[in-house]
Amino acid sequence: MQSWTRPAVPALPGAGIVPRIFDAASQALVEAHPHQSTPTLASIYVCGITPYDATHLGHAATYLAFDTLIRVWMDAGFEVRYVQNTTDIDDPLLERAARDGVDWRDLAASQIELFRGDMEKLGIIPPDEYVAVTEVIADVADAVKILVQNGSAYSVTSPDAADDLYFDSSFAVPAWHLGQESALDRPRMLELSAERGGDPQRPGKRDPLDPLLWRSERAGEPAWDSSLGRGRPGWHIECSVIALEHLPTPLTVNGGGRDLVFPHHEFSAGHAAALTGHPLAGIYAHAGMVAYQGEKMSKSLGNLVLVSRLVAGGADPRSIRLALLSERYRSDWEWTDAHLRIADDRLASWTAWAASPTEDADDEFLTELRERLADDLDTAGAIAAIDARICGGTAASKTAVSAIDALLGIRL
Ligand code: 5CA
Ligand code: ZN
Repeated sequence: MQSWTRPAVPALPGAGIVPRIFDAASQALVEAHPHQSTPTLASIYVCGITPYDATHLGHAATYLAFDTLIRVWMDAGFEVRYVQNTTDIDDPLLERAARDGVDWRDLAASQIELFRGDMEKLGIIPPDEYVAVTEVIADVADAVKILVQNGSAYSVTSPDAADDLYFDSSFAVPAWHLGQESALDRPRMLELSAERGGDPQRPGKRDPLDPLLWRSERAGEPAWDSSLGRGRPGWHIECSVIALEHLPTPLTVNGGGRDLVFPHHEFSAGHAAALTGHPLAGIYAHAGMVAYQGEKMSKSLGNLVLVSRLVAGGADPRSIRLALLSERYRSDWEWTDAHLRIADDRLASWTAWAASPTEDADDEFLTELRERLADDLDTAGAIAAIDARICGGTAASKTAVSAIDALLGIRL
């Protein structure tokens, strides 16, 4: 599928720093360097949108966090390969389309288009491969078939359709066991499974936590022909298959928002390990949840601040970007209107400062910015360092202006 236009990213003098980021599986800050099998290639898969009600500031904050990581990697001299999916077939999308009386395909296409435009306006580096789930249905079916053959998948009967297929959570390989990535206890896993697309109540499963791999065709629902007969994929397997198809494993980073820790990333990793015998990723990284009006910003709650609406209301996309970057990516935080006002003021002050830059080498500034970002993508710290320089009366250099463009994606 078509991605979006890539922003220009200036090259900076000297060598950048390999970042340390927080890994959910080890619950520690770890150096985000590529696996030894591909020492110069940093690979990243980030879970994309389910295309209805795109793009809210929570989505934008998550993609911006990984955009920052990619910029830091590029500065550190790595080649980066980036893949993202879009979940253009899933129950919530079908439910929204039915509610609004529109065709689910039209809803998905319009929201993907909106998302691309929003990402482009925000200057977010596009994935090298942007893959819709509907493009890989046959591949997912083939992968599920392998899981059936190796004993990690099993059938569950249904009164109104052919059998569905589920993943056996007790399937342990050296590369994966249940809980490895999320480190959660079972009661919490059961709660989250029910909240986030699982079906712990369904009879006939070996374990209530076992996730759906393949849903056989139901009357009135979209279905595709495949090696498993007619049906459609479960959620987690789509990301395993797309990542394995386009990236070397273990990925350097598997990323998304924190709401994906369980069950999504846990089982994407489990499916991939059951398919290949290898871990899916070296690092599982998650952005915090952006809230609005006291609750997590979410399509289901409807408390959304949309990027497109802010831009239509006259907001400078650079201010939106700067507002999101002013918070630490890993924290949960709440968007307020003040975020945009503060970012507007900051952008005006930075722009005035950058108007007639000097030719100074400015190594000290570059090192400070690099050190901040290499420290678990501390964009708030980087912004504070720039503010402090301006407040202290230090003139802008061309290097500083380029560094702010290359590393923070703000062109002054
Ligand atoms: N299509 C699946 C992933 S395969 C999905 O979660 N789609 S989504 O549209 O619900 O979310 C897209 C991305 O935005 C995910 O990485 C999700 O974790 C992140 N996200 C969703 N809501 C928020 C929020 N309020 N704050 C931060 N990130 C969020
Ligand atoms: Zn995903």
